[in-house]
Amino acid sequence: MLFGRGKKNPIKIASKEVEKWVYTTCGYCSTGCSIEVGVNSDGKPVSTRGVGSADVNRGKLCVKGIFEHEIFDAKGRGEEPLVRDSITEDYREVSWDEALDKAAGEIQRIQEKYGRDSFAIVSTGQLLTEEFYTLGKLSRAVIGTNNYDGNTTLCMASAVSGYKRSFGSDGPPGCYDDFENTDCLIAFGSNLPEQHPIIYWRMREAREKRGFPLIVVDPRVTMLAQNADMHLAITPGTDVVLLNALMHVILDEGLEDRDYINEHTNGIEAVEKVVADYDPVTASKICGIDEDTIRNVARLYAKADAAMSIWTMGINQSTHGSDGVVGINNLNLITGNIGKPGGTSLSITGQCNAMGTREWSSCSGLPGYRYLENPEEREEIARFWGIDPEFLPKQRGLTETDIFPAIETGQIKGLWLVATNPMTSMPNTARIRKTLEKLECLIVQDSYVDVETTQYAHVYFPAATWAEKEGVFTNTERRVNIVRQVTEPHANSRSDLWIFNQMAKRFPQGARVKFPEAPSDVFDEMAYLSRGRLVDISGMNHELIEQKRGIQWPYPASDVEQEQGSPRLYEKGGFQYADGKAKLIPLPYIENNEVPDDEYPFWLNSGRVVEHFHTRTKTGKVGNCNKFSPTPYMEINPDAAEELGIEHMSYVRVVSRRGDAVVLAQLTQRVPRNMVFIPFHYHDCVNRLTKGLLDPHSRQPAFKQSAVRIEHVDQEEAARLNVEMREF
Ligand SMILES: Nc1nc2c(c(=O)[nH]1)N[C@H]1C(S)=C(S)[C@@H](COP(=O)(O)OP(=O)(O)OC[C@H]3O[C@@H](n4cnc5c(=O)[nH]c(N)nc54)[C@H](O)[C@@H]3O)O[C@H]1N2
Ligand SMILES: Nc1nc2c(c(=O)[nH]1)N[C@H]1C(S)=C(S)[C@@H](COP(=O)(O)OP(=O)(O)OC[C@H]3O[C@@H](n4cnc5c(=O)[nH]c(N)nc54)[C@H](O)[C@@H]3O)O[C@H]1N2
Ligand code: SF4
Ligand SMILES: [Mo]
Repeated sequence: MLFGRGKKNPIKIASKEVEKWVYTTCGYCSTGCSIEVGVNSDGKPVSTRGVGSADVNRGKLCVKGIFEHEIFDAKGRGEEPLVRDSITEDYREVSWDEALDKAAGEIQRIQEKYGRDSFAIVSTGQLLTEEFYTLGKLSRAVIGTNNYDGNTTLCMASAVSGYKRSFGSDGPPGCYDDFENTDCLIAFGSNLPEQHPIIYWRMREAREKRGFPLIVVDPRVTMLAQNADMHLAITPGTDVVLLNALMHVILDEGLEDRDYINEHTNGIEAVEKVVADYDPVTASKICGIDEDTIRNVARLYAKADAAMSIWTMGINQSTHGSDGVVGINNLNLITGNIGKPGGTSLSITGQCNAMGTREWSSCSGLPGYRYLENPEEREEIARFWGIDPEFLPKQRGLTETDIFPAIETGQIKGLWLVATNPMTSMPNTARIRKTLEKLECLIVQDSYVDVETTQYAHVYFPAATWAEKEGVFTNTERRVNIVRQVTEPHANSRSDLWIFNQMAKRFPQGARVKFPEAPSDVFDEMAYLSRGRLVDISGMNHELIEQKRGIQWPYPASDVEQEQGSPRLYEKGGFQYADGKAKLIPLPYIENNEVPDDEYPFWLNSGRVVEHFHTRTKTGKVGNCNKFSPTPYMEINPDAAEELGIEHMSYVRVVSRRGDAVVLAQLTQRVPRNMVFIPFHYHDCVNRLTKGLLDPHSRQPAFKQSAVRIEHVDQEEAARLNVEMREF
């Protein structure tokens, strides 16, 4: 290993020698919990606690938040900028100026030789919104590449695409308070207790008070499914069929809300025509849910005064991801469940600031949900930034999942990775490794130098992380929360905002465009650009956001007298299409997955566990998180294991058409007999196996559906390998 991961961090008890508590927002998931970090007399973060006065978490935190103060000086943090001319050489530690000059020089060299779009930029959902906006300005107005995207293509792209198709714009219409008002909740492919523990706690409290039915659609018996009234163990990738069947029953039995449909939607006829083919009997043969259950759920949902749907990666990460989202929106539109308390279609977001990047990063468009395809919006932003509108592309470029194949074919020659780790998080990582090796220049900007991608990079920028910086995140319910700086950036690392600003100075076009240095000034620029938009934040500023413990957008300047922002969108219709109506879209289903067969008889499902975050660059070093799952493992059904002669906690090799991975077998009834589940947190593990077929609308990979077989391995050799992986 290039940088040696050293010894595992010990398990620590949080120190009580706190001198002051600093208010900030958790940097892991999109729940958006308010946190106070305790700092001792030397200015060192030593403890963390939840903030009682914050509406989101009301004093609670999950295991990741509770130990978040440990990430600042964790092993493997980047300390100095590094450069080298070829990936076979060792890195040299250099000054910031030298590293920035080299990076900017290489970008310009590649663009001059091969054209502007031959240099690609891939970012993340984990920067501060001010940083996203600045990177967007740098990429669009200064560097001028159209091949600029984020890891949100692995995460929220299907939700974004589905919201745009149904409502004419991205923007989740609901909020956590909807749990307090709903009479029926369906959760599609979302495991709240592990992935959004505090949203789960809010939901459970509401359910304990009012006892509404909870229906969970997930092929696994997740922790959420165990607490549900009904668990629909769906055949992987077939949610669209179930949704069509639910609508079939509702329309067939006249349970729809005709007034709402007439007043607020277009397209019911086309939907009626298609769902007519999805009677519960036919549908049950495809989606594996019996006809009576389909009928019961449809009636329960349609007859509830207010019914809501939530979903996460079980829907988004599928070849029918965008259609799944549109299907959920269809269901809510025909039952009149959008924009009313307890009646909504709420995508549960992933990363801490996946919303901020959607709103302001310009990855798929221009700031404030503007479109590159719209000439007025292009013109407006170009004028504001002080550039020629012709400099901006007229349509969106490649997504992350299309950028890597474009490196393979030689169309892209250089890449800048900002806060994302595709060597672990992209499907079919053997292919990703080859593409990274092919690049003339790879720049990696990450808070950790031991992230796998640095092995293929020419320039490494050590970035400050989370509360070493200042700015805002937007959470799942459109709440803008403030991240206050708790401690200085580690060693010689710098904030991502500072790095972007320094890069801008090194391009000829950079001199024409203004790049404010203070995060609050960047925020004010975004607030100005948001006036009159759906995502109106013009009434907000950093101080007010902190004072109110977060504010939900829209919050126009005219609302500043109001106590709070807007909990819901589309309360009186007013969808973002020109006529103000939402679109009902027919969704014929086509089977297009890699499905199990005789040679690869198991579905491979993948996802997360509560104690780890993503590729473990953070939680792998926190003893109190890593101790729960230090080792790559898979869930396998005991009956399937018995048939194959596999014992509990023995090592096995999982093989797909792409590659293999060695994991510990955990025998559990959580998965059906024809499925295994592997958390994706471990390097060189599940994504060596995944196929990642893409959704045609969102280009999001179907991480949850691949086919594998299981083989026996030498236990001693596997154990040796495993110890190496554990010493993160
Ligand atoms: N602890 C922790 N929390 C996190 C994260 C983390 O890494 N760790 N990451 C954050 C991020 S970025 C994200 S995107 C979210 C993800 O949050 P979730 O989506 O809730 O988590 P996953 O485990 O990826 O997937 C959820 C479920 O989808 C199910 N599923 C698989 N195939 C299908 C299918 O065909 N249909 C249906 N209906 N369900 C299916 C899986 O069985 C799994 O239980 O979590 C966020 N929160
Ligand atoms: N098989 C499978 N694969 C999946 C998924 C799945 O369910 N199954 N889920 C997908 C999903 S939903 C997601 S969101 C992706 C996530 O995939 P990635 O984005 O690749 O995962 P992370 O580990 O979060 O990578 C973020 C990187 O940014 C660094 N970082 C953290 N904070 C900062 C900062 O402030 N500045 C800078 N510059 N760097 C920082 C971290 O050290 C880390 O290396 O994975 C996807 N991959
Ligand atoms: S639920 Fe999410 S935001 Fe809240 S403490 Fe846990 S990881 Fe942080
Ligand atoms: Mo995600």
